[in-house]
Amino acid sequence: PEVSTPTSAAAVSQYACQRRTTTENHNKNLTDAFEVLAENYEFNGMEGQCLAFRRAASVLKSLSWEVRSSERVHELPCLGETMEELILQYGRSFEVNKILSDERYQTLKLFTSVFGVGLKTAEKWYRRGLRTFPDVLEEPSIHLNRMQQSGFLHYGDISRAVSKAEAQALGSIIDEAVHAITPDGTLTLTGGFRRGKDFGHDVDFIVTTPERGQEERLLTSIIQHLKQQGILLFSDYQSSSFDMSKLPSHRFEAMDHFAKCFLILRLEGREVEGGLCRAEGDSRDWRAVRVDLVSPPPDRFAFTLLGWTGSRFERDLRRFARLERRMLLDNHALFDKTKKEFLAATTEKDIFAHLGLEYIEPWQRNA
Ligand code: DCP
Ligand code: MG
Repeated sequence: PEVSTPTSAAAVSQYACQRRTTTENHNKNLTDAFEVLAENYEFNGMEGQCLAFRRAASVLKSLSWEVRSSERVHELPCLGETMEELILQYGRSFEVNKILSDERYQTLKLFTSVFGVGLKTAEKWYRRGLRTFPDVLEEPSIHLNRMQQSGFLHYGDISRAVSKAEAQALGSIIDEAVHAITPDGTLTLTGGFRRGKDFGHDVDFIVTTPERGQEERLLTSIIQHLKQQGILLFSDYQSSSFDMSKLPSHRFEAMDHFAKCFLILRLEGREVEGGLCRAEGDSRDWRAVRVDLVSPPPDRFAFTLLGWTGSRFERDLRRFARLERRMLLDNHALFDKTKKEFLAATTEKDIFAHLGLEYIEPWQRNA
């Protein structure tokens, strides 16, 4: 039987992996405000405060009730006094509005919204006095890399949300490519769409082949196939640097070492049930969409799926493993530091079981 979402604040875990968080958010005003505060801390290099606000927002997202009364707020984990005050006195606070109208915040937000532009680059441009896209594009001393050039070229399309129907259409296209290459290959939807989101900023897939050592070839063949179809607008391929003998890595790694590619694909309107998500006045019958593909070896599939399904949930799984179980979890493996051994898993359920956690469905991982 399902464990229902706790109605008592005291029963809420500090770890997102012990909470069930659907896409239904009863505290959206607050979590949006917290996200602005967190992002502003991030832009100012204050990582501790940034994380604190992200964790607090994640707790609020898991609640089945709207936060209003004071008694319940301070019983919640991860919500310190500052946040309690923000919630009780200001709601969408004065401070948030101040940030939203801040020139530095607005500019960094704008620049980092370009595919291939990270915080470091955005700050560099800001320090040089650049404030708009034309400022950047007309500055002769700025050299854009290939990814950033594509980011600007397709900015309108790829900054636009991808719908579930578009994600499905891309799934069919890539599935066909996989099967044209290897009949027993598989394609698995992951990321936000696997968590049941209606819209995403990209579409994430895992591709596998049961033949060991063929995972890189599968990925390069898929890229080749998409190119021949004339729908490959951009591809950044990263070959595998995965080496089981180098695990476990003690350093926190956001990225994994599997072969992967970051793509921009051309999606035709006729492929999409109900049509494309396009800007008003845009009469083209196609749009550009961001797609990520990762290709792990078959015995690493469950770890990759769990990791790429994403959200704060996955971050807290790693933190829970480390702090509560003396285990190291990442997209490659689970290592038990007490037993000094790797724990095998063929499904996500195996991993939850190793961690002594109740299984949580992907659509309950929107932390
Ligand atoms: N991921 C990764 N390495 C990458 C890209 C992604 O490990 N190079 C993983 C981490 C993320 C997950 O994939 O938790 C999904 O990443 P997204 O940024 O696509 O996030 P979502 O799919 O959750 O959100 P969105 O709907 O915005 O795409
Ligand atoms: Mg995604």
